[in-house]
Amino acid sequence: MAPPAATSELSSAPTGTNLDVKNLGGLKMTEGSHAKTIELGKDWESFTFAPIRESQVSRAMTRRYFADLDDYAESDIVIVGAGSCGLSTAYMLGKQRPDLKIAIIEAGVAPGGGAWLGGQLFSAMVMRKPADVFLNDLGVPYEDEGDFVVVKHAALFTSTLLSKVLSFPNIKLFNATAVEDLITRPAPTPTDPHAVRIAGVVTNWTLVSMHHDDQSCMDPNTINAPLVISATGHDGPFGAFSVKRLVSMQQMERLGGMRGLDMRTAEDAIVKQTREVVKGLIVGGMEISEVDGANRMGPTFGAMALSGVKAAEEALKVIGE
Ligand code: 48N
Repeated sequence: MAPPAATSELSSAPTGTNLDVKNLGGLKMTEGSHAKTIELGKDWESFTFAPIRESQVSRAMTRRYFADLDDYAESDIVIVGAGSCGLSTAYMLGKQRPDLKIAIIEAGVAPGGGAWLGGQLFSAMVMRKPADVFLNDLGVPYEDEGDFVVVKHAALFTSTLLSKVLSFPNIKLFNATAVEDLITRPAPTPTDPHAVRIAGVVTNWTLVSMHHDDQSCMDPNTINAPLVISATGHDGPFGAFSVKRLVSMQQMERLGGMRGLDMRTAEDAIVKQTREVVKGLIVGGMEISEVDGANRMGPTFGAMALSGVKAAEEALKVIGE
């Protein structure tokens, strides 16, 4: 028999509102008609959580996950890569177009890519102006150093951006999920009878993707979308995925390859070059440096944010009103 339920004044306010916490010891909250008081710190002996059955937890998770997979199987836009560029793109689109259904596919369990630290494991993050405009819009505080600003911890930028993106009802993040291929449709042109347009992505759980060599029959899943925005970073174990795939499917002759570090030229180039590289595929962030052979910029992130702004603008040109 469950111990006598602790008396508790729990906030019955809808989720997401602030609990009325008076002080840490006595967690006082008020709940509708069942006004009860938990004196946490004093009543631990009689304290108990509401009852649960394991299957309820399992159903609460799986019902939502598979409903989302079903719902986003047809998306308006798929963003590949939830690094600083991909998330900035999603933030701009989520704000401007709440009518669009946007799926973000992120191979890592933890989204954020390379933006959790500022450089060489240092915590502060530098952004050159005018990227401070993006930080102002996001509500991220920074120290102004004249031509650049410094966010005291990169994780403050990335966690704020991530939380804003995840709060949009029309955006769904599928993390720990890798894009393994691109969906294509014939789109011959007068100069290239074999040209294709991109029409979605092929996905698998990342841990499955990593074991295709030692397991068989692990076929993928798919998401159809008229527009894919790829921001998978510069070449690396998972990086530059979409543009490398374009080369291997003969839709791009070869990659220009990211060049050496030159902060002064890299950031302008990457923002300016963010664009639709083949019909239905926009590339931004460090992935575009692999296409045109732009330099890398090292530990400064303004170009990632503004490449995301540019990618969102390019997307709205493609998608239209
Ligand atoms: O942070 P990244 O790697 O990429 P960007 O372009 O958003 O930001 C790049 C930035 O962090 C830098 O590299 C900085 C500015 N340094 C520059 C320099 O010169 O050193 O995020 C890419 C994301 C990651 O989270 C990957 O896990 C993910 O994309 N990803 C994928 N997700 C799904 N499917 C894939 N095939 C895939 N490949 C990568």
